[in-house]
Amino acid sequence: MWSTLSSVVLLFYGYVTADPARFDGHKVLQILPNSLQELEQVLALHDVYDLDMWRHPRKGNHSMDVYVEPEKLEPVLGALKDIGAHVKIWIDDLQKLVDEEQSSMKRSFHLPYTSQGRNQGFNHYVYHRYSAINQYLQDVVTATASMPTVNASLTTIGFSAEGRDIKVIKISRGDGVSRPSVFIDGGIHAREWIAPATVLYFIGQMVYGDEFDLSPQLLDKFDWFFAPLLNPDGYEYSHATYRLWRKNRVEQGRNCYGTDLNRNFGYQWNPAVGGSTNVCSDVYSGSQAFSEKESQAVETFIMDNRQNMMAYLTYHSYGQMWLYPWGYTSSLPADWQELDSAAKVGTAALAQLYGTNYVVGSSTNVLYSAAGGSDDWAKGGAGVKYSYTIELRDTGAHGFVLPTNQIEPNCRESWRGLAEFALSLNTNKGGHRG
Ligand code: 0X9
Ligand code: ZN
Repeated sequence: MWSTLSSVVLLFYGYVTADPARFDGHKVLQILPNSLQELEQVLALHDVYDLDMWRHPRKGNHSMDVYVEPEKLEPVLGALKDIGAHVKIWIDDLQKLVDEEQSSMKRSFHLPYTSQGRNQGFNHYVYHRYSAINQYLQDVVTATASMPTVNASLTTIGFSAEGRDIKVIKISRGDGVSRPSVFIDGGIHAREWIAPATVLYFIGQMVYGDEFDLSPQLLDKFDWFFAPLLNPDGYEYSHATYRLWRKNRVEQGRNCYGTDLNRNFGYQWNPAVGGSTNVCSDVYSGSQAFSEKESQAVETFIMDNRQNMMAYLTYHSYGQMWLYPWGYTSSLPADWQELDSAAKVGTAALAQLYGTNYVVGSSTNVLYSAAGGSDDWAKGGAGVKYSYTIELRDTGAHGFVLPTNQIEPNCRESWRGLAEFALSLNTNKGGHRG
């Protein structure tokens, strides 16, 4: 009773601290249409019931994951039966996954750090909060002060709508030589907790060394910029209040919040292509390109540092895909074959650890069209040749609520993929030289 009451209070006042939203009986359905015609009908249903598509179908009549609240379940299942599409209950009770996530985090918080991370008080077994992440970044900087061959420096590149810092850590040899650079970010989407966790792991491997002993070569070849948490407000909201939050937390009026930062970047920005002009939508594109402080911060930083920037990688979840531009159109960039083969080096290396399979292709051709993505802008707007969106684990069994015992294997394989990908790049070509 109290929890219902406090949720109501929260709805009206917004600022009252309440228990996190619950997802008892909320389900994720895996739907497989038998034909393109059935696919059309299922997609129409998605609009009628305003369903949250967790995983879009790949082009053709492939399966999709659709999140359904209990009150919509009966009509949605009935309609799907009429259409004739195959339906599996993929996640039966989302609250169970959220509860497991919470209790495993409580168990693991004080475990010693992983074999790879030697930094006190931080491990790669849990999803950390904003303040712990900032502390870790500061600790890394402090640690490198006494390392002769690695240097880390921390910059606040801007502030979120609610005033949190957006940080970039630069990791380099610190020998005064300027090398081609790679920019990596995570956490554009709040609920994709595995993305910031992965980028934080990369930082640790780069600074403290890695099991494959690839970090020395990586530091000899590139300067590295890591922005582990681009949407800190959304991330904190997804921890404290609503686990499935996607957007940032800018106030929109009409009692709605947030812009989808990955529809807000200014290259071929167009809400009609995979975004929305409705402020309440989960894919609201913003009032104009770069209307958001978080995307502006990335724009300014990359434009200031794009000279000789060779690669831009943005980590998301889920679906296990290594995607290159374009997301706004089905046509491909002129140099797509180079992007395609470099991505395949990454996915092949990644698969060596646990056999995890990633799909490679252009966003539109593998997934769906969506304009305003950071990947399209990095390539089309900033001229960074090797621009990718990487969708991490899994393929839907847990979706955004990836169990904490998968953090480490996900990060290990992703590191291997990133390292081999980066080492395969030819630094004599590409890189913006404006
Ligand atoms: O829709 C997105 O923003 C990304 N998928 S997610 O499930 N993480 O939300 C894919 C973005 C691919 N790139 C572009 N469409 N530009
Ligand atoms: Zn995402």
